[in-house]
Amino acid sequence: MAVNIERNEGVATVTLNRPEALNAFDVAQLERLLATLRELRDDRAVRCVIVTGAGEKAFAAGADIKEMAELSPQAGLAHGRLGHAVADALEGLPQPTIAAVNGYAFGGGCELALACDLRLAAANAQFAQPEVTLGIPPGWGATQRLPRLVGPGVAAELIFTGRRVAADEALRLGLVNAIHPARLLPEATALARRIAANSPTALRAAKRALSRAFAGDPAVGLATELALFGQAFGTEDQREGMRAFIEKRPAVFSGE
Ligand code: DAK
Repeated sequence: MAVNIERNEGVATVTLNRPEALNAFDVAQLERLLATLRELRDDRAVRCVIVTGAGEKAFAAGADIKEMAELSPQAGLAHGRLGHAVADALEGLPQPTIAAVNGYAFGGGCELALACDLRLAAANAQFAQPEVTLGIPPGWGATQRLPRLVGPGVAAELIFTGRRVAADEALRLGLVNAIHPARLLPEATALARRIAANSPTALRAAKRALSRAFAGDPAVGLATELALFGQAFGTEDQREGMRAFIEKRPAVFSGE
């Protein structure tokens, strides 16, 4: 099985599972991942999603170079569309997402991590966009998502050189939120549970508004934020959250 999924207390953990190829994505794995993400999108019981890689060495070493090597332009385009659909499905999940990067995150693997909301790194995490060394530009979103995280100058340097960034540099650059040397998955799960304890409707609205932060005119983003903020006052979660604060008790969110 190329993609595993495990659900526990509102947290779904998606594991890219092709360790013999360092979790590189072949078409079968991409199709499975897309189906998994679509299933999660509609699962109201899932409140936060973790993406990680099987094994000790890799999150994902990118698209499967052996499979891509002989693609015709037409097949290359179909392959690219599938990759885009996966990155869009991941970025478009209504739930917050965390990439738990346990080793190499190269090419499409790095781009998958970039499509998550947060990134946590193991001590051996390494990030790179080495596409230009293979004769192609990045194709699953790095040219758009990397500059937002690290700034346009650093993104250009990383994309133009293809060089590897180790975990400590990734932290300095803002590419990852934290490094967890020994306990990456437990720490990712603890963070996911903390997020999952909050109001699903508020998280969804916050995520939608955040997605507008760098999209076009900042005034449109602020207007989106304002509209979603207003709508939150029609929800049961808003009433429960504020009532619980006043009554000095933990809130119990229904997601309505
Ligand atoms: N594809 C296929 N197989 C891979 C692979 C990959 N990306 N990465 C590793 N493997 C395989 C190796 O071939 C090897 O298989 P066997 O030889 O045992 O059969 C096995 O995994 C173990 O790898 P190594 O023996 O190389 O392990 P090392 O620890 O020595 O080295 C490494 C690990 C990650 C440094 C090295 O494997 C490596 O450099 N891998 C390639 C990394 C890379 O360049 N990734 C970027 C791929 S390009 C598109 C959109 C997006 C994309 C493409 C198109 N469109 C819109 C059209 C995305 C492109 C990419 O991701």
